[in-house]
Amino acid sequence: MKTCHVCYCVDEGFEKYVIASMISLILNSKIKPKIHIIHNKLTDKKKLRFVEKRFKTRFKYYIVNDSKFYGLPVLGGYSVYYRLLIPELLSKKIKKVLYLDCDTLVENDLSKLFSIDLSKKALAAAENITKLKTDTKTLKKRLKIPINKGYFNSGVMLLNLDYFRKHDSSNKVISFMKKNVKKIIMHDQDGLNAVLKNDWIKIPTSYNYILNFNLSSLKNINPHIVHFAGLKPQMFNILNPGNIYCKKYYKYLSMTPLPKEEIEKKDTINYMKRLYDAFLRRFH
Ligand SMILES: [Mn+2]
Repeated sequence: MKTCHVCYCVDEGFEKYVIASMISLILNSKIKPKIHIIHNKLTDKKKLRFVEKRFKTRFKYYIVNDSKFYGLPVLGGYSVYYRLLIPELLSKKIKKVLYLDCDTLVENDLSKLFSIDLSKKALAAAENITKLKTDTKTLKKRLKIPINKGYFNSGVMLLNLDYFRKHDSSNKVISFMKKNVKKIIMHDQDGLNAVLKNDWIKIPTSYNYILNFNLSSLKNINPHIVHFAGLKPQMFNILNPGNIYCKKYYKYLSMTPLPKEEIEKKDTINYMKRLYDAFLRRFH
């Protein structure tokens, strides 16, 4: 099996999602992943060590602080922007890395994905699928992306790190977002799409299968990577009881010594409470 670099960005509260994703990656990807983790001081690394111990592997950790991103819009934390730090944090020897959101599960072989030729392009990613076609049109208009260009989801990206380093792409994305704060809704994804509109390769949506919008058509396709964008597994499970990806999510978590209340029904109740608190904070 080929050794391939994979990077996650994790802040507090997202540890269990990333644990499930990493276990699915280790078990199903048919590559030998070398896992890099960008995190802040609040991330509970003890939980991530469960996976290292269980699968006899070592992750490489990079701690960052948020100050570079102050002023940019956030919903939860600044960790949505950490992926922009990958080119400068990872060793210059590493040329290609797969960035995965915490809320993904790898369900099929990724070896083909890693063999994509990225020369002269910044990244490979899948088109962002939303419920309404007009959403994408509005997005493009807002960001001045020509209508014939795509708009990718930044939750799964195969990155050409040399391209980013050579063109200073991350800093360009950050300054674009700072200059256009009012236009930014989808965080890093808006900035990346606006700055790199001519510099990305489209890959099939089976590499970033957004469950919330696609469940009905799922029967005919065997996704490589599924993505709980928006609704996290606990909530998705309420709306789609018995669906196989939530079952898999809990199956992966059950391979760890995470406390039972984090991986069973009580977890859903805690999730709802957190959602409700966030809602109250926003409107009061
Ligand atoms: Mn996501």
